[in-house]
Amino acid sequence: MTVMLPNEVENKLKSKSYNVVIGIPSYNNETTINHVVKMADQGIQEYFNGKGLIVNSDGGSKDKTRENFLNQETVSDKITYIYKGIAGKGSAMGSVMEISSLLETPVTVFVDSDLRSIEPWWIERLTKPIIEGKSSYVTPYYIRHKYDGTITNNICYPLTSILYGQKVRQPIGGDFGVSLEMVKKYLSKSPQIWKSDVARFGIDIWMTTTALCEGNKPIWQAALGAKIHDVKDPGKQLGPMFKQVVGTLFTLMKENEHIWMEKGRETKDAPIFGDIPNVVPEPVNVDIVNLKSAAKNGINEHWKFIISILSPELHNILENVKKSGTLDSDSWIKIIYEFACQYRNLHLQDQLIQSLVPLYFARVALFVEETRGKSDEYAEKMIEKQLKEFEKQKWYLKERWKA
Ligand SMILES: Nc1nc2c(ncn2[C@@H]2O[C@H](COP(=O)(O)OP(=O)(O)OP(=O)(O)O)[C@@H](O)[C@H]2O)c(=O)[nH]1
Ligand SMILES: [Mg+2]
Repeated sequence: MTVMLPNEVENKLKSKSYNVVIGIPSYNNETTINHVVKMADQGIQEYFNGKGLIVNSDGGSKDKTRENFLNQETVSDKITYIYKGIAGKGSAMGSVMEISSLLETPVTVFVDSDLRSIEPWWIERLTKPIIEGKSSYVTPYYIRHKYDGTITNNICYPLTSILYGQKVRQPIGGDFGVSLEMVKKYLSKSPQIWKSDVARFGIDIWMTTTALCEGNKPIWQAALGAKIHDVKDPGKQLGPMFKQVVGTLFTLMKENEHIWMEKGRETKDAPIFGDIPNVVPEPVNVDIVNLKSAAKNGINEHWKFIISILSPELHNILENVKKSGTLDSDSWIKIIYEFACQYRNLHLQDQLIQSLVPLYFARVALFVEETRGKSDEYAEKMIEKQLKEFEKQKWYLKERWKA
């Protein structure tokens, strides 16, 4: 019984066999999906002898996404459907995994439908380490503008890396290569998981963390060049995504505490597959005035709760954050660690995440101010520095977790 894949699709595909499944989740992506399908098709012809299936798992788009998908000429087989279950990117991807599992397809690729920089060779980079038996899960390694990927840079990348022992630069990049072994592992989990934020934007951090904690092989990273897609302004569009991603990350910390509490775990680099292309990403604009005022307003709104949660030594700092709308890296790390500990209390979860959003805005605001006029490389160095600090402060997390 499939949970997210419609029965008629299951019946239609039953006796088929493919070397690769390429899953494209979509929701209102009529202007960008054609290019993604075209590149996926070429990738299948070039690297999989034409034996691949392109799957569009749609969330009930109100535009012509599905028509465009079908009208795009391809040599490969393709199929589109609206998945079952709660609305979200995770349900869309889960249903694609149900296809791969059903057909025993050795490797599955996920690519977002808003990608404008995808090329056929991305399919090779995302799959070869799996086919060669080196890895069972491949994450994307892109060149991104310094203000793209703010949830990744300020929380997912540093925290996931230092907790689970591999530096994975884009743990929630969205474009992944996944082995059949991992697909089966994901689908073997309780079906309840598909009723949580994993069915929404929590899917990426859940898949990556599970691969880090339960995979038998190291994660590899595929060098893909620039990620050009429909970008979002952190202060205006990333609130719901932040809640789903970070909520899932905190939940996973509890589930995997036996792994990251272990003594002497080192953080190793995740190997990169392929040469890193020399490209310049499209700039992302951040409305800094709006970001700071969203930070200040949010902190004010949640002030009592924030103060009740955080340890007294942070109170003075927070008074300043409330006035300035900016937050430094060291305090941010302590805040994340304290919030992660409190998140084990089910009754506090909603409020914790709600009140962490404005603090994240404040952290991004200071990062933007400190890197304004500086190169992407400079910004990258700051992110690396912050990761090292997350690592250095890990003892603080462990102490508090035990207390
Ligand atoms: N089926 C389905 N797909 C979705 C849904 N929400 C997002 N997607 C798809 O998931 C992919 C990624 O979503 P985006 O909104 O581009 O998010 P993102 O690029 O990961 O996020 P940022 O990097 O923060 O901009 C796209 O292909 C979307 O169409 C949904 O509710 N249902
Ligand atoms: Mg996108």
